[in-house]
Amino acid sequence: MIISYSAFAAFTLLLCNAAALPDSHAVHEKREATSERWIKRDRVNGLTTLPVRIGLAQSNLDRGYDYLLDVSHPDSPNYGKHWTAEEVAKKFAPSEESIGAVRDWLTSSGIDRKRISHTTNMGWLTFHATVQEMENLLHTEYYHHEDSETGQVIPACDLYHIPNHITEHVDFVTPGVGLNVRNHPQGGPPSPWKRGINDHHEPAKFQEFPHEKIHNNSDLATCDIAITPACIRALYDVPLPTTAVKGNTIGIFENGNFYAQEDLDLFFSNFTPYIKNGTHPILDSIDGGVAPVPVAQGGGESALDLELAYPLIHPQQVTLFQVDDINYSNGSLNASGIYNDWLDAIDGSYCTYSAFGETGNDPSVDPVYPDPLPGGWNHPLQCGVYKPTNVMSVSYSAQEYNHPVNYQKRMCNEFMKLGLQGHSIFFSSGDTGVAGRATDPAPNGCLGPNHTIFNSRYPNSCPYLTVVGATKVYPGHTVFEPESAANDLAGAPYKTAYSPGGGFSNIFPIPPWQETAVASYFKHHNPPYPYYSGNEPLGYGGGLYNRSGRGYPDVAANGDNIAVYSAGKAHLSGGTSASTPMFASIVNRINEERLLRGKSPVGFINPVLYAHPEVLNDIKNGSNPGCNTNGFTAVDGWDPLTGLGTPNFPKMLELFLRLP
Ligand SMILES: *[C@@H]1O[C@H](CO)[C@@H](O)[C@H](O)[C@H]1NC(C)=O
Ligand SMILES: *[C@@H]1O[C@H](CO)[C@@H](O)[C@H](O)[C@H]1NC(C)=O
Ligand SMILES: *[C@@H]1O[C@H](CO)[C@@H](O)[C@H](O)[C@H]1NC(C)=O
Ligand SMILES: *[C@@H]1O[C@H](CO)[C@@H](O)[C@H](O)[C@H]1NC(C)=O
Ligand SMILES: *[C@@H]1O[C@H](CO)[C@@H](O)[C@H](O)[C@H]1NC(C)=O
Ligand SMILES: *[C@@H]1O[C@H](CO)[C@@H](O)[C@H](O)[C@H]1NC(C)=O
Ligand SMILES: *[C@@H]1O[C@H](CO)[C@@H](O)[C@H](O)[C@H]1NC(C)=O
Ligand SMILES: CC(=O)N[C@H]1CO[C@H](CO)[C@@H](O)[C@@H]1O
Repeated sequence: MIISYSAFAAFTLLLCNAAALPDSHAVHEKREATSERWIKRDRVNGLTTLPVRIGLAQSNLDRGYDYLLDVSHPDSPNYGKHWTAEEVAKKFAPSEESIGAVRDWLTSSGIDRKRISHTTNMGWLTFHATVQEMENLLHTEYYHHEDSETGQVIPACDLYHIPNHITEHVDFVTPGVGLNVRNHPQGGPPSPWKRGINDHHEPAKFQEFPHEKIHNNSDLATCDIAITPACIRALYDVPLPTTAVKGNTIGIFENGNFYAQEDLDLFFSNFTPYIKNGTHPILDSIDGGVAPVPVAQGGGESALDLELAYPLIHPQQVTLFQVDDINYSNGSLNASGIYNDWLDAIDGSYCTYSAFGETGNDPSVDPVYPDPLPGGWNHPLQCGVYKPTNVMSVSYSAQEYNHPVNYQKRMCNEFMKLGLQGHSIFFSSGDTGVAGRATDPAPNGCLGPNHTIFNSRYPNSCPYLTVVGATKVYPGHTVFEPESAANDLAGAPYKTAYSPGGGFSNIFPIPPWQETAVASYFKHHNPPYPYYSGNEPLGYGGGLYNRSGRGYPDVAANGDNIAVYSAGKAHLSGGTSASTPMFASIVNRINEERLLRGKSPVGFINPVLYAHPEVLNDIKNGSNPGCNTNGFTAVDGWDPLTGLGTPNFPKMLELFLRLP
């Protein structure tokens, strides 16, 4: 079941303009706010036929933690026994009880059983009915609603009712209260969930530098000036890889940013001569995603991600998930959703999956395909055309407040399902400390009327992701000393100030594997700020962060002064954009060793890491300022800027090889 509408029950008689409502019924959905865009017109003729879909409540959605712990907690006898896609679909499909109860309700209300079909993905009952039948069934009235921008007219009601005993089995009914824009957004007004160019991806932090200075890749003396592959191997004690088990490629996500082969070749020849020129990722182009591009257009994010992964994993390969056609991915069409198309492409069932009142992509957030514009992906949305890789790394993120809550919950649930199937998914924690991106929504990137409240990030507040913060080797320090949290002032060395994103979700509660770590952080290192918690509203009592929320990041790795080539030039780059593919690559190496021994990939790694923080280097120095505060502070144990710490490869490997 989704949201409880019982709170509305008392108002039913006032709101309901339909025939007398029996006590046995309650409001199931009511439109929260009507956009000015939609004009309510006349009543729909009772004899009009509607295609009706009843979304059935998914089973067991609230048991994700338990299922995931069962296959990923180090003490579980089922560790590593991941589920197949079919097992996942079956476990979360609506129960026979739900299907039966809803079907009985329909037939007893006069919808003949023979008219009702059950869709193959098990989530829906569908049938055709007249408006009159639906009005009787749902105790409602349907009106034409006109989209003032496009002239499109759709039937919808303001609210509808269903019997109390059915409530828990029904997610939602369409046509119902929804007024979604179903057509192509081109020509329409800006979507409320807009994105600009590079809205999600982290760096845009580049500083040109003389590559002669760090050109000797075996010299660790200059790792405080520029981080080379040799510095990374020394920091985390990672030997050069030698093997490549078939299929053990690392997945890298890109959207609106494109690599150039020339940049990879320049990098290989300067830093890793053992990797041949021309070495390139396997392209999984999603909905028209294109790569590579000519060197002049070589993108910094793609260069950084690939140039960090290759030295750690080669001869293992990279699978590049290049998402969305040019107009969507470069932001010239306003759709802020950048992850759903990727998830659809690697799991076809997600295309039509209903949960939390959302089904499939949300046309008010996500790109709409076919895209008939010149150069657009003029084909249907790609569903299930690629396989997810064992490890996937995403150096993009936005803020929770930018996206509908149910949209985020549905996506988070998908990350849980991928974890159950043995995939490890890494997201960067963001580069703006406890704040959101500048100007989003306030100039300082903070929430609340006074712009003081910390702005937690999306989608990395989802507890089923492994979120990566960032560290730095400060001037005068070596790779053999402990690192500190990265914290750069504006202009030094990048244009904008940078420190790792970290904090507490306003949507997702603290997951069980994190409870002890977060409680210990609050007990021993209580941050000096007021907070809100439980059901208290945002900013209650002057609170700056949600004490009940999932804390992030989970881990960290180096993310500053990274030597890269992009657009044909040597640069220093940084950000959690860098630490994320670095950490993910190290996990790909651990998978390689497990696969060589006939074991499963590690899958969702958080329960193991929280149970064994000793396999990470705890980071105890630094802070992540924002919202006119010094942010949080790196301390003994977990903290909301470097998580549990950076990888100690030999210790991590030893631990994961010991597990079944
Ligand atoms: C996208 O949003 C921008 C800025 O709000 C606006 O100027 C532009 O017209 C919108 N484009 C489309 C295709 O809706
Ligand atoms: C690179 O640096 C190492 C360590 O400082 C040094 O031994 C070696 O001679 C240098 N190699 C070159 C080609 O400069
Ligand atoms: C590899 O490509 C780079 C960039 O084009 C070039 O500078 C370098 O000489 C090439 N190396 C080899 C061995 O061909
Ligand atoms: C996006 O790409 C299209 C096609 O190349 C181009 O016409 C448009 O100007 C680009 N928009 C932006 C904002 O870069
Ligand atoms: C915002 O600042 C004003 C003036 O200092 C103060 O009175 C008010 O309580 C603050 N509001 C919040 C929500 O903190
Ligand atoms: C704070 O977190 C809790 C637990 O996830 C959540 O239920 C609550 O809604 C959050 N509060 C706010 C104001 O977002
Ligand atoms: C602690 O971090 C600061 C920067 O935040 C750095 O200047 C200092 O050298 C670090 N101290 C140690 C002991 O690493
Ligand atoms: C709206 C928009 O940006 N349209 C562009 C889509 O891409 C083609 C070429 O790939 C451009 O010509 C359009 O201007």
